[in-house]
Amino acid sequence: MEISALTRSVVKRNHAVIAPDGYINSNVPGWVNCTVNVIINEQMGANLCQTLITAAKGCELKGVTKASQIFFYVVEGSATAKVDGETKALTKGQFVYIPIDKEYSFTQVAEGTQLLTFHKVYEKLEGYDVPGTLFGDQADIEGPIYMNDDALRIQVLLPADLGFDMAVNIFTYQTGGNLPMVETHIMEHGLLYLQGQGIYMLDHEWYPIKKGDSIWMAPYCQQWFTAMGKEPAIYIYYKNVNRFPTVV
Ligand code: UGY
Ligand code: MN
Repeated sequence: MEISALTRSVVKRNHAVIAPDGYINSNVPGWVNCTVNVIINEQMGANLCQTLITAAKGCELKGVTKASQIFFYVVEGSATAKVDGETKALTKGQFVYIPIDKEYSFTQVAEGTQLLTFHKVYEKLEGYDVPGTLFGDQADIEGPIYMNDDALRIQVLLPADLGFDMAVNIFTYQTGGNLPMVETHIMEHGLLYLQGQGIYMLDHEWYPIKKGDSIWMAPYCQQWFTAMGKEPAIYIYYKNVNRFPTVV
């Protein structure tokens, strides 16, 4: 038996690696018959929230978005989502973006379904409309090569419209593929590994990462990744975008 004092999870000033072994359930009002793991939020120093919901029998999620928009992605399983009167059945790889001030529900959530959420307080941009509800499917989204490296593919799930202040992308690395440089940038990330494994460098520390792990990267947390193993490494990640970078 493995000693229970061991974990790959770390929580640091400008990054965190959260492996599922440390999950503790949170009760979220309106989300019933499920476990909710709040993986990233402002208590950590982040400007986003990331949760992972795992459905038990009879799971239902009901709520209203207020200051924060919410992006829901089906990691596994199926559910019926209703947002602002529009209803759609969602399965693995499908998603719904829910803007601010919308009523939503998820019903007929199959036992074992996993839903990933990204939440961000919406910053309105003068001259641009607040985005509408958007349902989508990863399978319908092209995956062009990233930075001229055909071992890397990126799928951009939300439209390139300045009304949006968040992006959600899926990054696929063939084995041996790696980020072509150490990224050093103002944008923040929340991320969930969907498949595979590799080594992430965060603020010059090195972490083995695999399917099911999550990462928080604060603004300017330096980052680099290389995929390892026998299957492509895939992660879905959040990024804040399209807003003026300073109040100075
Ligand atoms: O979009 C990004 O900044 C992305 N390339 N970062 C990352 O995968 N860590
Ligand atoms: Mn990045």
